[in-house]
Amino acid sequence: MTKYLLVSFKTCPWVQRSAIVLREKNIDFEFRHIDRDNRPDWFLAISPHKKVPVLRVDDTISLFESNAINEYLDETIAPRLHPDDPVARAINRAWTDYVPTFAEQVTGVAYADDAAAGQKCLAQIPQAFERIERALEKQGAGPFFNGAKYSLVDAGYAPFLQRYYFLDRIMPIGQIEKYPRLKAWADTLIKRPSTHSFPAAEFEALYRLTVKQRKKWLSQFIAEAAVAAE
Ligand SMILES: N[C@@H](CCC(=O)N[C@@H](CS)C(=O)NCC(=O)O)C(=O)O
Repeated sequence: MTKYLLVSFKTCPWVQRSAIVLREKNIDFEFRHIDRDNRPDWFLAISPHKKVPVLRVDDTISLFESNAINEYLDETIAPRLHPDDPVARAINRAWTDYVPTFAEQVTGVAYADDAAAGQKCLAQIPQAFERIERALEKQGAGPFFNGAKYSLVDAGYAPFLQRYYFLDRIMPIGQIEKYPRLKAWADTLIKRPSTHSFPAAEFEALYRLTVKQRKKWLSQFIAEAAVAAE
């Protein structure tokens, strides 16, 4: 039986998208969380960009970049999450390629240095949401990106939609309600067990703590008391 080790920082959304695919495929894997500020030598030796995720296969192969890892998992382990139709597959890959831009536009406020930069980030959210709303309109019925069948696109967006809600609860943003298909999609993904690497409330508390400790503009909106209680 193939052995899988997924190397992670606990709150990394890119790791989460690969963990989701492993869970969707019902694969047993070791989930090993390392410290971002103290990355062990064994990890530095197997991660060319020194980033997580790394998927170690059978103690011999080290794969990196969440999208490449997910494509590999989809090629090697059933059930196939990519659509069979090549056009549909190309469209899926195109929307997965949009994830880094989406992530930056939707969660960039968490890294803003001051109010002006924060407002600029928040102002970018409607463009990202509008693009996905239009894509979902073209895709059809839902509840998933391709309709009835879960795909790599769902796995790609779920961590960032989850973080939008975390941010919206730190500082009311109030955007997703304006995009009904996107909201329905996000809510479906958030309810799906595979989205979650940790119990939901525990993970949101950890996310808030990470944002607080980052000492950026958004940190001030997380009360000390709330962090202490979490
Ligand atoms: N494009 C990469 C992004 C991975 C990434 O940015 N990982 C972050 C943690 S969430 C990281 O390891 N950062 C450490 C660093 O930049 O040194 C992927 O999809 O795997």
